[in-house]
Amino acid sequence: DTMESASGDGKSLYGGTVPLETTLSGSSYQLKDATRGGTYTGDAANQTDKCLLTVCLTRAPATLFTDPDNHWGSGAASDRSTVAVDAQYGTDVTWDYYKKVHDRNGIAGDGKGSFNRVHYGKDYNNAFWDDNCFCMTYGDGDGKQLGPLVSLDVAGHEMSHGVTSKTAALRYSGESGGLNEATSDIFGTLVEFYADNTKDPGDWRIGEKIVRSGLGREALRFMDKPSRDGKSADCWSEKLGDLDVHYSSGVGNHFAYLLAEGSGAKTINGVSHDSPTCDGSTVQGIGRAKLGKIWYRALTVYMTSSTNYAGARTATLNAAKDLYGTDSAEQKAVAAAWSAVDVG
Ligand code: ASN
Ligand code: ZN
Ligand code: CA
Repeated sequence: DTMESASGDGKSLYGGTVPLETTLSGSSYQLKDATRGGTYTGDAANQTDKCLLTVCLTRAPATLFTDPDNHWGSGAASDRSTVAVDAQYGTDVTWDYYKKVHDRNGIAGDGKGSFNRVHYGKDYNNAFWDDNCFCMTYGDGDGKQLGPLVSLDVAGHEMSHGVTSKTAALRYSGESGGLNEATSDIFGTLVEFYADNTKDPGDWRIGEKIVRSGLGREALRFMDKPSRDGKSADCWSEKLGDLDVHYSSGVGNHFAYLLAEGSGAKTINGVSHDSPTCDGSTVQGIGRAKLGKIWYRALTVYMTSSTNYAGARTATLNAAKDLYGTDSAEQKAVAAAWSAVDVG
């Protein structure tokens, strides 16, 4: 069979109708994108991996989605290919974000695409990146607390775990684990803004599209005021490293929000945000693009597996100095935003 790249589209669950670059193989199309490293999406058929740590006895399948006319999905979750559209689109936008904004060629930086599995397990309320398969896995959610986990911010979050793993390799426990999680929330959010999708516009909440009423809050996490989830830390303290990494990330998320948007109340894409500082100071934001530049350089040049919050302050100050100069307004803003979350 001859394989050629083809331009199609799909009706997604969360992002409306989106463009998809696919592969024509014989008379049918595959949900596989040769222009982005061969990234593809497959059906896990509601199976799960059976693993002990990283050694897996069996793995859920990733049966490649195919379509007869290159118009994918229906926009309804009852159609198995609908969430495949979201997953493939999320990978596309994440790939493009890293390529266009950071000149990074794929998650590993080697031009190689990853793959996605959707419909993993039954009522599975999670999504995860796995370095071993170099792949993304998405549950459908239980429908009570969460729906299918295929939103843009979750896709960007999970794939950014792959970027962290190939760069700073922040150890996934203690303060470095909180920084690892914050890195994924920061880039997941910047990916969501980059997509500029009117049905899923950028904000500083994580998972706002996937939550259902049973969860009892409007998002999984809130970067402007992390404690809104009832568990995350807004401010650094000696005990921070004892928290689960998804809660110690709050300090890094709060820093990122303050650096980009500044303190105080602000409406972004129709969503109210409000970020009080820990020390009562007022912080002026320098914008999302500069946050992304500074955090990416800090992650890829200065952070290591054992970097803690004090080390992240130094890493981002060094990155800001490289990018904007010593004593630049940007470097001063980085110092002010860290001080505002009690990383002094
Ligand atoms: N969704 C979770 C996360 O990205 C799953 C995991 O890998 N721990 O943190
Ligand atoms: Zn994560
Ligand atoms: Ca969001």
